Amino acid sequence: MKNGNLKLAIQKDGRLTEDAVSFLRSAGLQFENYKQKLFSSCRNFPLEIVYVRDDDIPDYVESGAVDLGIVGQNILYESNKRVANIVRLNFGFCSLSIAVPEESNIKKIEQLKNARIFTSYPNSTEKYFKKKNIPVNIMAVSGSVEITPALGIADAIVDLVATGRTLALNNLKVIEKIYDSQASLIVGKNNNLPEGKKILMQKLIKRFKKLIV
Ligand code: PRT
Ligand code: ZN
Repeated sequence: MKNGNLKLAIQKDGRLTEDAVSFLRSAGLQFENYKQKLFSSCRNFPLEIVYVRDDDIPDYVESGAVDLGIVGQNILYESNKRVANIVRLNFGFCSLSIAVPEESNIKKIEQLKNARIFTSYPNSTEKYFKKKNIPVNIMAVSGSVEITPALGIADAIVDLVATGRTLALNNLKVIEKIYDSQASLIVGKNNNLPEGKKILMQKLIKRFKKLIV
């Protein structure tokens, strides 16, 4: 990795990887196959593309370990990192939603008072219910949130929903949306970037913005 080059982090292997790679390629950036790599150097721009877990991207951008990142806004909202969300990229659409079992009598969030809510998004969930002034018991799990109502440990869940298929498969229904999300280009806020890098960054962002209609 070259020192003076910009660094951009994308998800290594997940739902956003393919679209992020296509997006970068459609911006004219040339780089080789990413599958087994931890990073790729662009052939026609002073840029390193770094492949990491999506959850780590806001942190790397905030700390300046990388200059830019492509990540779901959901990860950004959940992490509370000080980064600037500069371009929405029109892929990775989903929403963070509250769901209950299909046979449940719960129709409104007010009925969730003192309910047990399982989620992988405890910060977003807490913020939402605090704002609504509804006391709830939030339990954080790292995955397979949809199974917790069937296990009898959750009255409701808060999870990402795209097509709604996963909820339907697990006999769950959405009663409310907390926020919409899509992939987004982020940059650090208090970057003391050297002048050369600043110019490169502006050039790159301008190129990205042209692709978004
Ligand atoms: O390994 P790493 O930590 O990098 O990846 P990950 O497993 O944490 O994330 P990954 O690859 O699943 O998702 C990456 C990003 O894609 C998320 O942070 C979102 O910004 C975006 N995204 C878009 C989604 C979905 N759609 C989505 N449907 N992320 C997750 N889901 C899951 C959801 O959690 C649920 O289990 O898909 C299921 C629901 O999908 P539907 O279509 O059945 O509604
Ligand atoms: Zn993740």
